[in-house]
Amino acid sequence: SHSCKLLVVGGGAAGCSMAAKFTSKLGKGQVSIVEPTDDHYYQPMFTLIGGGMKKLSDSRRPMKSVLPSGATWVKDKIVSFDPENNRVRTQAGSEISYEYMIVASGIQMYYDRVKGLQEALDQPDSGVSTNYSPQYVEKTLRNLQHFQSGPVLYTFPATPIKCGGAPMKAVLIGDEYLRKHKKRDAAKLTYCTGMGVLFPSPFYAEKIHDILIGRGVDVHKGKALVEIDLANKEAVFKSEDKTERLPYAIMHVTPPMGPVPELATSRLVDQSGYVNVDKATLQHVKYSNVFAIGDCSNLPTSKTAAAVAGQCKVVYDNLSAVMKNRALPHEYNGYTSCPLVTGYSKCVMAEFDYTLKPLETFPVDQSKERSLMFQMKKQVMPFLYWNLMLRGYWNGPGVFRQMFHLGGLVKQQNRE
Ligand code: FAD
Ligand code: UQ1
Repeated sequence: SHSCKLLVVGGGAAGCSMAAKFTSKLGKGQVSIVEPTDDHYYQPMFTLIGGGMKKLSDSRRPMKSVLPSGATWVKDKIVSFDPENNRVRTQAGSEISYEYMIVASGIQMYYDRVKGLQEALDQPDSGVSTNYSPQYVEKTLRNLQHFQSGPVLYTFPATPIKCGGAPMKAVLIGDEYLRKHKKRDAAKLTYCTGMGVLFPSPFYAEKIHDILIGRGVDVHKGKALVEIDLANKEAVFKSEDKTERLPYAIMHVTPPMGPVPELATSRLVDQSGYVNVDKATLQHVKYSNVFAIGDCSNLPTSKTAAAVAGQCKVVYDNLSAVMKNRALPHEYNGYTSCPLVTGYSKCVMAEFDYTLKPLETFPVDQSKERSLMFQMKKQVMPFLYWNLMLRGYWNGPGVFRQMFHLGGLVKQQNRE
């Protein structure tokens, strides 16, 4: 058991970046990070791994190598939060008290909310995979390789998820894989989402819809996967008025997701189970010494690493002000970005904020499929993530947007 000035919950994209920033500011031994896992994954690479464009090992680094060396890594899991008394309890039974806390525990998969899903994922020849886990992402490629003919199903659950574009990237990469290998004519691709819309931003949703239809994909909204009947190779979907069974040869599932249970049962969250913070300042609405960042927060924007980058400086500036009893100087605009990889060489670089209207960095129309944006996603982003973001030096591309703007390369932003 110990006490620290700043406690960071989670060593993922957000926790690692914030720990780096505050370790530089506060000095050695002032920041403690609680993170139970041995490896840190660059999750945005999973879609490329599922298509065979990167190896799983490219996305993985030892946790020890990415956490700041001047911080204390507690390799344990927080099991209960006591924000009234500024302390937490861990699985191993220790108690950590803090002056300030940043919660960055991410979002969790709930495979058990689809009957038969866990068994289907674990069985090597079931044809069922998900890019959402390092455990199952390589199976996506294997399924495409072994596929001969029949229905190919893709799903999106009826819950919020991280990277709302990733389920569609799986479809478009799958489509192009099958075309390349002369199997597309033998395949019937169907995309079912439990949501009422394809994508949170209507502007990009329309582009994505057109791309999917253009590729010959059947698109269904309001249809959530509830069961996988492994024996009969059928998926069971529920919509408002009916239940239906669709056969599959292979299937890519995006599982239901939610906040980690330790948080959901704490006093830190709203009724949705996500940490209840002010949507501009990222400060907890009740506990002023607590902030949340990333997927675990109830910020009404799409959960991405790009959003985390946009939130980093806001949390840094505002928590630094709280430490000095000053007014909070910085407001988050809801910035998020989703590189919608549409195959093996192109990408729609969606960027938007709380208004859901486009807020694009580059002086080109990013809603078009572009190979430059694909290279950004495949080559530039991983470099940026490992070398700048995790070390606390990347606060999102806003500075470049402003630079292009000042350079006279003005384009209309927040288009309808
Ligand atoms: P995470 O990075 O998930 O980290 C959370 C950490 O908290 C984990 O390490 C976990 O072990 C730890 N934790 C959980 N519970 C506890 C506890 N009780 N105690 C201590 N620690 C705990 N984003 C993009 O910007 N662009 C993309 O193209 C993109 N594509 C994606 C594709 C896929 C397939 C996936 C899965 C994600 C993608 N993302 C993308 C989303 C991005 O990876 C996440 O939004 C980002 O990692 C969020 O960071 P985070 O720190 O909030 O959560
Ligand atoms: C981004 O900043 C970021 O964080 C490192 C990502 O995570 C991998 C992204 O995918 C994207 C798209 C951004 C936004 C950056 C630019 C240059 C559009």
